[in-house]
Parts: sequence; structure tokens; C-alpha cells
Amino acid sequence: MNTTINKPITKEQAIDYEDKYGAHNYHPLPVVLSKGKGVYVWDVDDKKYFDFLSAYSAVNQGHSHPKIIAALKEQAERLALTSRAFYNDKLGPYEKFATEYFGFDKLLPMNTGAEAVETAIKLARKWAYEKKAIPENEANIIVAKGNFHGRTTTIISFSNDPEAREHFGPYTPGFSKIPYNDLDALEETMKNTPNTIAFLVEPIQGEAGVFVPDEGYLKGAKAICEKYGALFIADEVQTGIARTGKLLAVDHENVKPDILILGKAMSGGVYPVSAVLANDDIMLSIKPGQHGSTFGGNPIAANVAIAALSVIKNEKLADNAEKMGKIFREEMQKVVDNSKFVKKVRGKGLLNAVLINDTEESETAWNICLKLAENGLLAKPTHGNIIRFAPPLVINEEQMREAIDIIKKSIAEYEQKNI
Ligand code: IF1
Repeated sequence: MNTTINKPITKEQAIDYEDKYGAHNYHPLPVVLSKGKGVYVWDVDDKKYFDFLSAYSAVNQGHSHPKIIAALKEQAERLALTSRAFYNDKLGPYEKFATEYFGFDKLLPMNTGAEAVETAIKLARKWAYEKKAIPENEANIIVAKGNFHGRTTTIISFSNDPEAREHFGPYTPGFSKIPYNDLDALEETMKNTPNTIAFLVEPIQGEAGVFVPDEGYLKGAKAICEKYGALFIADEVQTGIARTGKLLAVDHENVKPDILILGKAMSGGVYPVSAVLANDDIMLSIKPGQHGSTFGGNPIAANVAIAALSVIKNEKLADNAEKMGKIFREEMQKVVDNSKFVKKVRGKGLLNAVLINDTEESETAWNICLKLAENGLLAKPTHGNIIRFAPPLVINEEQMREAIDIIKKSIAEYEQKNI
């Protein structure tokens, strides 16, 4: 039995409490977790699972990485929050570390990914009005259909997912949507939509179902932005921090974004840390007092992020993601070749998805995830027929092969029962 707030809580109680006292804004798998370490999590009944979601790529360094926890504890006991009304002795060193780490002049620290996306939008607009003489309130930003950039009102204003945007209007204007992975559409819209100032895009569309664009898409998009004097904004909240086998997904094509958006694994999943990086000609468009947040750049976030980013490099997690991802896709391709049911595996590094031969609205992916959980592996569908598989990047070959066996077994069991 797991004890919490000094009294034991069962799986049923935890679920009942959330149902009775919590907003119903999620539909979690019926698993109640209470412990995590590396690639594993345990539920309240001490059942062990491989975590193949990694909190949507926030736990790239593995659950409760000792070096990151030490940084969290050490700073929390020393100085947790000053606000930006004063300086502190951690933010500057973190900004120096992170700007050198990613190769930009400056960093604007925020907390969640959505806040960083909002910051990037405000920064691009401010730059456009003040440096490009775009007429006030006329700036247009191009986004890709199928995008997921967070859940604030402005961000869902340019989503085309009814679930994300219905009945949350009125919507923020100033965005035009084009098909993902379509350079002609980008060029066309850039050319014909006045006052277009930027293209905001995920280098791989995560929530849409791990859509990996054609080779050359990112390089082509950057070139089109340069041709029309628009900013290329890369949302690497999910694809960044070594998840796809390189430090950033844009590194696969050696593309440097004008604005880089990071979040999630910036802290290894132990604390909300996000950031926007850009060079001075863009970043200095925002002047003192024009943007910020209470917790943005706090000493704990700064200390934790240095530790989390150091782990990525010191443990060569991008290389490991590349190697382990290859094994995953090779083995899952064998399942695809021998199954009418599993029709495709796709991804890069350790951001992968398996497509099931069923409709988007079906319960199939969900039911397979229930079977996976029964067999000791946690994953979550992104759509009715797509399952994302994204373990922490610290996974070793033995663990990966054991996890693959669980996935194969679970799919086979599901097929036997349902085909
Ligand atoms: C949920 C999805 C993933 C993101 C990208 C910004 C953000 C996210 C590319 C915002 C956040 C999270 C949100 C979380 C589930 C998860 C998710 F399923 F919602 F779409 F990963 F694909 N840019 N993604 O993926 O960052 O504000 O959440 O820190 O909302 O349930 P955030």
C-alpha cells in the first residue's frame, strides 16, 4: 500500500478523489503511479512498468535523475524564488550556459512550453512592428495544420483540432494555416499574404501522430523565410533536448531557427522550465517591463536546467536515442511486415509511433495501451489508431529489447482476441 499525506491510498481511492475533487480535463489510463526511477515507474500496488511516454518527452534524462534532483534540492534549500524584481546568483550563469549550449545570443526564461510559444509570438510581433515597420496589428504568422503548440487561448486560436478549440472563442487573429510538410504552400502563402512575419512549426509533429516531414523540409522552410524576410520559429518543446537523436530536431538538417522554443526536458521533468532563444537583433525588441512572469528564470529553474542539460551531453543521450530508436523501428517493422493490424512505424530517434489499421475515432489504440499496461509498459494513444512510444533517452539495449518483447506480445494478444 502506498502512503501519502500520512494515510494509505489505494488505486481506487486515488481515482475516486480525482473524479470527485478534480476537474475532468483528462482521461488518464487507469494506472496510479507512485514512484519513478530511470526508465521505470511503479504504481501504488508496486507493479513495475516501462515508461514509454516520458511525460510527453519531459523526462528524457530518466525519472528523478540523481544529478538533477540534487540540483533541485540544493537550490530549493538555499533560495527558491526572488522574482525578477531583483537579480539572483543563478540566472545569469544559466543564461550564459544555455546560450553557449544552443548557440544564440540571448535567452528569455519562462516556465511552461505554452508560455514560451506565447513569448515567441509576442517577440516576433514586437520585432516586426519595431524593426520591419509592419503596420500595427497587421502581423500574420503562418502555422501548419495538425499543429500542437499548447493550450492557451491564442495558441488554440490557430489549432485546427476541434477538441482543442471548440467553444473557447473569440479567437486571436493574425495566423494562417497551411498543410504540414508542403513547401509550395509555404512559398505561396508567404508571397500572397501581406505582413507575414514568421513561420511557426514543429520540426516533427508530435501530437498529430509523430509526422516526420520529408528530408529537406526544414532547410527549405528556412530558405523561404529568409527569401521573404520572415522569421523561422522552431517549436522544439517536444522534439528538442536530444529526443530525436540530435540535440535539436532541426540539427538533422543543420537548420538554425531565428527563434528557438524549448521546454519539458529542459528540466528533466523535475520542474517547469521553458525558454525562448534568439540573437540580439530579435531578442532586444522586448524592453524592460514589456514581458515576463513571476517564476520565469527563478534560481531553482536555473540550477535544475544546468544540471539537466549537462546530463544530456555527459551521458551522450542524443547518440543513445539514435541507436535505441533504430532498434525500436527495426523490430517494429518486423511486426508491420507480419501483421494486417499494425500498418506502419515511424519516427526519429526515440520519438516514434505505431499506426494501427483502424480509424482515428476507434478505441483500438486505447485498448492496446490497456493491454500494454497489463504487461508492464505504459504508452498513450495520440489518436484512435496511433500509439506514441517515447521512453526516457537513458534506456539501454537490454531494456529496449525487453520492452519491444512486451509490445510484440501485447499486440499479438490483442490481435488473437480481436481479429
Ligand atoms: C497536454 C499533447 C504532446 C508541445 C509542443 C508546446 C507544448 C507542447 C510541441 C506546450 C506540449 C504536451 C501538453 C500535454 C500533452 C503533451 C502533448 F498531447 F498535448 F500534444 F506532447 F504532444 N509545444 N505538449 O508538445 O507545452 O505548456 O504543456 O508545457 O496538454 O495534455 P506545455
